Amino acid sequence: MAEVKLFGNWGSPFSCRIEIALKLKGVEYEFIEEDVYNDNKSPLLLKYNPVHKKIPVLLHNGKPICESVVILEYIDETWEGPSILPKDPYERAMARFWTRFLEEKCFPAMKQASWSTGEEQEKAKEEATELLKILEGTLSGKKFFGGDSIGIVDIVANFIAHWFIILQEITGLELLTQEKFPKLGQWLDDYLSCSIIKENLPPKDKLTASFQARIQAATTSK
Ligand SMILES: N[C@@H](CCC(=O)N[C@@H](CS)C(=O)NCC(=O)O)C(=O)O
Repeated sequence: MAEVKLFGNWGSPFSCRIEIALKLKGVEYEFIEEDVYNDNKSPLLLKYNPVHKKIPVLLHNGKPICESVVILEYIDETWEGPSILPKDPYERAMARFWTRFLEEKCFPAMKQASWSTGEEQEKAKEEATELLKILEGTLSGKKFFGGDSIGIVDIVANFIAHWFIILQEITGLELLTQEKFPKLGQWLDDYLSCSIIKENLPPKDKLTASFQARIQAATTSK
């Protein structure tokens, strides 16, 4: 039995975070694809994540760890290799602060701006713009949110770099552009050109097709 298993889904930004962290650390793992989007979860996933019933779940020596940010910290503490969180306590606290900001503020607002319509969408777009301005400010003088190298905040911001940008292209939403957010634009280019990131993101055409199918399904069910 492999020592490390990851229950995930090819198109999930959350399970992609874990794959990037494992690759950064050079940890071998077995990927177990879960059909979560069709409500077809395996008994093993329900056993290992009975509280949230979501992917990703990391199984290490038979012990499950749930919630992507918790898993990222676990990976950092368990394996040698490039640090995912800074060592300095203050820098570590700041990394956790911005990670939480992305999770609790940016992700819901950007999701809402991408998938809602009308007045609800306008409100979400305004909120997302304000949040992106704050993120833009944190990049002053830094290549990555983590400084010179990729850290937890960059990995968590994955959903902006790939998923949100693809959704923007499909929907014509022009929230995050090079003109409006030059530092975020530069971060996107730098982040996406790292080989470990490039090689571990879901293929753009496959993700585009899956978003288009979801948009189509939402339109026909109206
Ligand atoms: N807060 C969780 C979010 C994970 C999550 O939303 N996973 C989705 C796939 S992207 C899922 O398993 N959804 C199944 C469901 O909601 O039933 C984390 O960071 O791990």
